[in-house]
Amino acid sequence: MVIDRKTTLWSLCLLAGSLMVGCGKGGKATPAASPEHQVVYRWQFESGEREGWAMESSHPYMGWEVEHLLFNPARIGEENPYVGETDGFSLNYNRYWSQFFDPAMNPEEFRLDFSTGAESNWGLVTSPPIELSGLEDARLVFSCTFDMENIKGIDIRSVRILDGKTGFLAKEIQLGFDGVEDSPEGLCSGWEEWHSHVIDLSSFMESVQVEFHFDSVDSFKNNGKGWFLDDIQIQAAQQIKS
Ligand SMILES: [Ca+2]
Ligand SMILES: [Ca+2]
Ligand SMILES: [Ca+2]
Repeated sequence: MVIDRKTTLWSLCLLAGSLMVGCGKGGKATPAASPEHQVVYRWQFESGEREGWAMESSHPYMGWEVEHLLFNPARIGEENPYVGETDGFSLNYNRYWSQFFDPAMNPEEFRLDFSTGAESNWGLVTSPPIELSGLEDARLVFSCTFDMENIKGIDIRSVRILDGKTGFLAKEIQLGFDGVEDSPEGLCSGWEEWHSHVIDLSSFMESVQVEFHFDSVDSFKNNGKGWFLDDIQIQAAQQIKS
């Protein structure tokens, strides 16, 4: 991680988060840390910045970005399922803001989707390295909502855990309703409404990186609003004294 002012502020935020269960406005959808678990890292993206997360996508105007949903013109005048509980900025995969915002455009033409015409598209967003050594019973907790196909193998949404040192893919869980029964951690309890996932990280002893991967796989039915993430937390039962 490049050390700059923002990083320094974020480090302070992390420190504060570890002491007082996060900083900034909390998303209500993510369950509060249980009495047994404390928040060690937390990303709510309320700075409007990427906060150390790296983004990569297959298409020049489609991919992950930190976006404020209330400022999105595609949302004005519409009952907005994405602004209810985890409002403000979130991490989302769909058309880049700059590519659908044109002040001269009729507001009715604003589009929020992940369609690239005849092509498929994919995107990857990767956390900064997360140090887990000394943490007991670590887990990843995040809020999620989406508007896309929900069939195994199509419009794939998955969370990946990478070994922080080698980059080796150590765990991958597909999120959804159907076909994910073998990994209950991936079961989405809501569609177009914020819900939370809890991913066990207790087998990881050192550092990890968390990745969220989207792949439309094909060009069909990509007119949904995309995938939204917020309030991404690393929680631990306790910090082991060395
Ligand atoms: Ca947020
Ligand atoms: Ca966007
Ligand atoms: Ca699709």
